[in-house]
Amino acid sequence: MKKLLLTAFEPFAGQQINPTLEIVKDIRAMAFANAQLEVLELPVACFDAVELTIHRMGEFKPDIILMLGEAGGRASIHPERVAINMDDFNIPDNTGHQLKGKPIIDGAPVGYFSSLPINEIVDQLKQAHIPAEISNTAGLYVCNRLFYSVMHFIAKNDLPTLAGFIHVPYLHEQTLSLNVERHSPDVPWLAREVMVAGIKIAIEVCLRQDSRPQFI
Ligand code: PCA
Repeated sequence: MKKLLLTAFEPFAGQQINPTLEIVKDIRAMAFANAQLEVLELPVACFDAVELTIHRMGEFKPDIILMLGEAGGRASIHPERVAINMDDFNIPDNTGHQLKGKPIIDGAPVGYFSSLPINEIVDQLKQAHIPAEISNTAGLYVCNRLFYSVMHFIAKNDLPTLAGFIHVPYLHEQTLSLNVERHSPDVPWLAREVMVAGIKIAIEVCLRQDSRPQFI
């Protein structure tokens, strides 16, 4: 029996929706063979998001952590390759903090690679006709901060936990107001069912994975 912790974020940047919260509503109701799944909904708060996740890791002791976040403007499901040790927020988080141009953890490594099977996830998504690509930057906002902090916690404590981050595009309804505000009819989005199917596949691939990818 493997334990998987799945995290999602609340809406931010003036939006009413965060697709990751919608995705986990559906995923929560699914059964995965030989797996115990726990969902953690997080505030877009630079300090609390990390603290809540690390606290939950201590209680639940997951074998796998899959963190989800919205990356508005992207057109595909994006497993992230790397978390970097830098905060540089373009906008404040939901608690008003705007961390600018400073390492997340002083003296810690520059970056960590995802230990999830990101190539296999992208292959399987493509086979299911779901748009997917590896992303080489998780940004420098709350998602990267969470991703980096979790990877650092795992490394520092020498945990066997596999962990990584997946960014997803907007849902259609989120783009309607943006199309007006930005005078652009082209903000990309994916349907909820497609994102749910995609994250389900990603979870199944992660559950089949027995060890870290070779290069880590
Ligand atoms: N996306 C933001 C933070 C919360 C979310 O869903 C990010 O990419 O940093």
